[in-house]
Amino acid sequence: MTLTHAIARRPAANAGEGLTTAGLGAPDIERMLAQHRDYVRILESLDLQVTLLDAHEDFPDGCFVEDTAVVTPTVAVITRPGAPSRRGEEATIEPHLSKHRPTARIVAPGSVDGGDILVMGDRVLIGISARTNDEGARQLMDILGSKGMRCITLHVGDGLHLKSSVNALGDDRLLMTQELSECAELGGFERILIPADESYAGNSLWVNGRVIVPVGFPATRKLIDGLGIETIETPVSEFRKMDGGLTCLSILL
Ligand code: CIR
Repeated sequence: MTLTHAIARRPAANAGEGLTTAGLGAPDIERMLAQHRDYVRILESLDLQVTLLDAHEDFPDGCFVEDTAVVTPTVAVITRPGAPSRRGEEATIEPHLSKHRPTARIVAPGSVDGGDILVMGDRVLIGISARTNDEGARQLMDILGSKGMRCITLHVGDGLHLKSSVNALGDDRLLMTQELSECAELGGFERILIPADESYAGNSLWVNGRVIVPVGFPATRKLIDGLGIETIETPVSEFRKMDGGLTCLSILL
């Protein structure tokens, strides 16, 4: 589908108090805000109308809006985030999404993080992870299956989310880390494997035929360029310190 809108939220002053396993130190909030401004500017340059929400100090991880929803052409599913400290973020996003799509909800004891869900045309990859449980996946499959979407579940390995390691390059092609290369569930897709020392670039973001890539991963950029797909580089170092990256910072619709 052609994307026309994005929802993003400015990082909060207490973003350094969010969840992280990265071990890369505390984020520099000024730099984080500057990186976020650049990110939003890039989305706008790709013809997306961006709804930019104010920071919410109750939610230090609140800028990672991707986790609060799963958007398809016909429905927006409001998630129930897997991390208890993040529950409630989704309620702050729902009013903005419901302007664009009918909504449905994941309910307890199900949990789903949007970062585990990759929508590609009428196919949906659902990663089971520490954040997305079997019950959440089942509810999501019920909702999306009733809309004619074909769902494929798979287990997320070591990364935080499915989309930490695999993202779409269009509707049939996946950009993915080496760790996922043997994953049978992904056999039906053309797969572009990222060099082992550039795994973080698995979190690159496809927007209407172009791909936003994190700064510092030249081999991945070259791979994508080699497919004839234009890339745009932007720094996300401060979000990486909080286990985040390019896809996490927006909901695209
Ligand atoms: C968290 O652990 O929930 C946040 N610090 C990072 C979330 C990143 N979101 C994503 O990859 N979709």
